[in-house]
Amino acid sequence: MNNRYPFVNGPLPYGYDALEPFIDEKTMQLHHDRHLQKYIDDLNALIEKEPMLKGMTLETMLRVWPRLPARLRIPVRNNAGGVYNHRFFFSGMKPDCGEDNGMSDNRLARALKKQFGSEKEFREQFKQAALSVFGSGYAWLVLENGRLAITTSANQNTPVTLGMIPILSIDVWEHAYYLKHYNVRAAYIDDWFSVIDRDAADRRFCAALRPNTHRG
Ligand code: MN3
Repeated sequence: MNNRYPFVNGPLPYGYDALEPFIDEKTMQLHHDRHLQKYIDDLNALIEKEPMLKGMTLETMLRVWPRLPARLRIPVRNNAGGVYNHRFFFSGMKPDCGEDNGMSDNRLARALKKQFGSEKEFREQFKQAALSVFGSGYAWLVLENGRLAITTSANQNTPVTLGMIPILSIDVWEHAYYLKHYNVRAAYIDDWFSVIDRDAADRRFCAALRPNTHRG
């Protein structure tokens, strides 16, 4: 996946219909080909006019965000954030996760158990956080100061700008679920737990624990 200007919308790592019946084909198609595409187009158009952003990775743009000139802060937050957040979200899911997609015994699973007590308790707290986002945004599992935490962000804001390292996220904008789940965000969150890629989350967690390897 290219991570510098000009950004290109690479294909999903699975088919549009691969997450059925949990997330429907039409939603995935529109979400990737229309919504993410729009952020990519707008980000490229912005960087075209603002050469200082050329050559920066998404992660760099988001990390240096507080020090960007004022005129760039809102468009970078919205568009670099929009590209980063969607790529992160899409690559955090996979098809055929098996019945109930239970936690495998990996490093992240052990850390979650230690932090939240149990898989069930982690899911419950994560679900409540995702439900608590008013309007559009995301819920995240992040590593912050070496500790796992659940957080949320509004719109296309990202915890990367706050120095946190994302491990897992759910997009709770209505475009992520409205065609199938209508306004019932809770049902979408429950379905999403069936398609989270635990191996990908574990890889992110392990990389985050190694200093400097996550820096883009
Ligand atoms: Mn979205």
